[in-house]
Amino acid sequence: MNVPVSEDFQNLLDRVRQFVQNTLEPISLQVEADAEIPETIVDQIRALGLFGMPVPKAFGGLELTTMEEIRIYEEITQTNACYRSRIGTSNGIGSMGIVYDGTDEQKQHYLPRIASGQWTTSFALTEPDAGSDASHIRMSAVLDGDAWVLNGNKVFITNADAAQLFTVIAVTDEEKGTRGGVTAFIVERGVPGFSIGPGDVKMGLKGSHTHELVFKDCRIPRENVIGGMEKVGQGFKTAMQVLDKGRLSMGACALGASQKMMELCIDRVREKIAAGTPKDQLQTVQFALADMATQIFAARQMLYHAAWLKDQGRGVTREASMVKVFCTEMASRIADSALEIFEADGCLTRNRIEMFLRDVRLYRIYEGTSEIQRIIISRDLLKNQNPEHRGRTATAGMPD
Ligand code: COS
Repeated sequence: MNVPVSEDFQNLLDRVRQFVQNTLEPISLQVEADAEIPETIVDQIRALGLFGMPVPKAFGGLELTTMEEIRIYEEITQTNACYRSRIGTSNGIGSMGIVYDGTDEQKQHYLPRIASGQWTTSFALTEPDAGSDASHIRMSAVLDGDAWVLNGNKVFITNADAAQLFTVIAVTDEEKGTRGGVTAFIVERGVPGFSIGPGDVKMGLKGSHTHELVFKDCRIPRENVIGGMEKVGQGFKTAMQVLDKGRLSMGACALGASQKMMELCIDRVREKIAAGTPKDQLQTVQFALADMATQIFAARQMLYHAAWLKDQGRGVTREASMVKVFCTEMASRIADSALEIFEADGCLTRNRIEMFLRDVRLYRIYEGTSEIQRIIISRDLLKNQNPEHRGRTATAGMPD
């Protein structure tokens, strides 16, 4: 699929590519060891405008299309995955609720701060007993005069340590559940009754931090419902729409990592050839490279197609889940093959394969596990009566 791009976007893509190669990649292993991205790097990310990719220009953002945004993610994930994660919540799940459903006042107040990177946002849905099954969240929000009172805990909240604004999903009517009983709120850092727990120590994405959030009789203004009081009860849909887009981004991240791993493997095999390794010893790795390239080609086509559909205003719930499951599972397969191609050297941190292997495994878990994606895909197939819809290939007007 040949995706036409504007001159402005091509310039941005080139600048991001150079930033990745010249600035992010050289310090990637140090960032991994320190489990921390230096603030000077975050400032450079701010200067590139990358905290406001989907935010409309009227609010200071870059107003990129979904297609453009995923191309940026594809570039930025060809190095340590934590860099993307640092901007990911502000460009996606943390702020898209406000972009999609926010009131004019909310947009005016929050989006310029988010787009400039002055404020980082986080998305708080997952709870200790409700991760994948988002319909079982327990955190409550009760209206008391002119304030909502929040009680409950959220876990694995990415960028909680850096965020000034949290999109928090809570139950406002237990009986109605996901159909009218869940609401999305804006919670600002520092509000009494809201605290952030210590950082999680985890297997991958070391430079990207997750924390528990604790709400104890936390009072927030009545108007902090995303979209205002008429949107009370609509938060599950907001969250699911936000995740639809997030899953395309996840696909792009898995694709970027896969591309980089394949390139590292090509360099490795070329070195072996140059060192005189007999050809028959290399056939297995040649086949592995061919499989990597084939999968990456397929993944890129499906991702771009789904992004294109979204940019046409089409619903992409099923396609986004397909992209997420295919791209993230592919990335794990490629990481495994890459480790085999590198043999024992693949276990050495300096060769980066082991870091990619740990990081891409996490892509199969967050923003909905592979199992959840399969549930969403199959439900949609079974629900949809229209046979044309079962294998939808809407291509009219699509780039060649
Ligand atoms: N966009 C818009 N609306 C959506 C939607 C979407 N993608 N998905 C569901 N909805 C709507 C439904 O249309 C339904 O409303 P109506 O009855 O008015 O049509 C309502 O939301 C409830 O939908 P559903 O019946 O599918 O809800 P369930 O409670 O059965 O949800 C799944 C189950 C698996 C779909 C949901 O819990 C899910 O996606 N979980 C994954 C959560 C996740 O990714 N967690 C990771 C952590 S967050 S980073």
